[in-house]
Parts: sequence; C-alpha cells; structure tokens
Amino acid sequence: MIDFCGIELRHPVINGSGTFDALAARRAFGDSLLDEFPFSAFVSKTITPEPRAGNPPPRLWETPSGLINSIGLPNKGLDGFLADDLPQLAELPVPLIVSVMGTSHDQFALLVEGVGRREEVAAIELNVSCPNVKSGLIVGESPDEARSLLETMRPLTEKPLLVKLTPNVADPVPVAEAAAEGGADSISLINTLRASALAPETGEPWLGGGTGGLSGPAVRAVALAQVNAVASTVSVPVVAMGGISNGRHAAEMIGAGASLVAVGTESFRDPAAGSRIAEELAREPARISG
Ligand code: RRO
Repeated sequence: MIDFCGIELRHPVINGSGTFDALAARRAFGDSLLDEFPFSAFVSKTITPEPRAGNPPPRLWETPSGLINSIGLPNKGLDGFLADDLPQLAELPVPLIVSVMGTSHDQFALLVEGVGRREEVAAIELNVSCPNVKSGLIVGESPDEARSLLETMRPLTEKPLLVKLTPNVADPVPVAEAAAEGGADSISLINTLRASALAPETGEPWLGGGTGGLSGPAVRAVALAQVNAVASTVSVPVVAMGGISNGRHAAEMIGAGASLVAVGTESFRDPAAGSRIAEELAREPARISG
C-alpha cells in the first residue's frame, strides 16, 4: 500500500482527469470493471459551478504522436455532479479525487466547500488552467495567483488539495512553489500543451473550440523535464502525467521524483492501460532519482 496525502492506494497509477469516463466504462464493461479497476484512485472530469455544454464539435484531432482535444469542460455543474454522478462514482472500488475549476475565488470556494463536505470524496484537485476573471491572469501561469487561490481554499476543507499545473509557462517551478507555500498538499502535472489543427481542405481551424490541448507520446519528454524540475524543488508529493504508456515511462517519472503517475491518452487506446502499466512498473528496476 502507498500513502498519498493520507490516502491508502494499492499501486501508484491513477488516471488523468477527464481521460477515463468510469460511469460510461461501467455501462460498457459491466461490473467486471469494478473487479479489475485499472487505477488505484479515480480522478473525475473537471466540474464547474454551473452546467456547461462544452465546445461544438469536432473536439478531437489526432497527430502522428498525440491527440489534440478541445472538449471545453462539458459537465453537469456542481449540483448535478453531487446528485447524479457522485453516488455512482462512490461505488468505484478506489478513493475518489474530484477535479474542480472556477473563474474566481468565490467559484472555487463554492466547489471546494460543496465537494469537500461529502465523505465519498478523498481529495480535491484544483484545475488552474483557467483565467481568474477579476485579474484576467491564468491562475496556473502566475505564482501570485496560485498562492492566493491556495491561501483562500486551504481553510475551506480538511481534504487534501492537489493543484494541476499547466505546462504552458516558461517555468512551472515558481507556480508549483507558490501553490505549495499556499497550502497545496500535492502538485500534479502536466495538463495539455496548447496546440492547433487546421482542416486540410480549408486551412481553417479544425476544432470547434478553435485551439486545443496536446497530450500523448508527443508531450512525454516535456512532462518528464517539468516533473523533474518541480519534484526537485517542492517537498509535497508530485503526481506525474504526460504521455505515459508503459511501465518504463512510469518508472522514469518516479525516478524524476514523482510519487504517483497518471495515465491519460493511453486509456483511449487501451481502457485497461492503468492495470497494465501498474504491473509493468512493479517489474521495473528502481531508477536513480534526479
Ligand atoms: O475540457 C477540456 O477541454 C480540457 C480541460 Br478542462 C483540461 O484541463 N485539459 C484539457 O486538455 N482539456
């Protein structure tokens, strides 16, 4: 068993937020999904205070070594999530981490308090890839914004707070340090890299949302560098993600200082990737940190 922020996990492989729909998977695979659940904790798709329809299609573009998504945060909103999804997610055989995003401290506070008072929830991940409408700054791009958000959220719940960093910065280390100083219990990285795709016939943006985020094998080397830099600096545990598709990739992230790894894009190709990578990781020789 692994202790992650006081939460007991069977192995170090979890899912990246928004990359595995556990409720749809249960409908597709039945209760066998619960017997062989691929992840040691489940991270929900990010929720917002109000329901959102998400971006118009098309929402995906495949590149030679990665996937660009422009999903646009479709979700039922806090009340819909608490009423409809949470009771079902609580039936999963692993601890639940709920991902939340707001555009102001008030919105984040509503989400952290609403989710934080539910005993089904083990931890909360703050997705900070969104602007604070007051300052106009992307919270995850600004150390001051990140510190201030964490200082405001920290007193609102006793649950562990993870902060999911964007890689779309010159250096994620000052943001990670500020989040940890503000009271974050863990840093997870990376979210997707900003990316575009053009329709071959017209040269116009392909994605309904305009631009999107790149994930998959193409981003793994970027993720490894950022994980190494952040994990060498902060003292809180780091959750590493970005293009991990086998046990060796996971071992490299752990060698770079990560406590847990998350699998995202690979689960679209192989829904059982989490279990496979956990098994492969257990057979990997330990790597030298740094
Ligand atoms: O919903 C999305 O389009 C989305 C989100 Br919230 C995110 O954090 N990262 C991403 O690649 N897509």
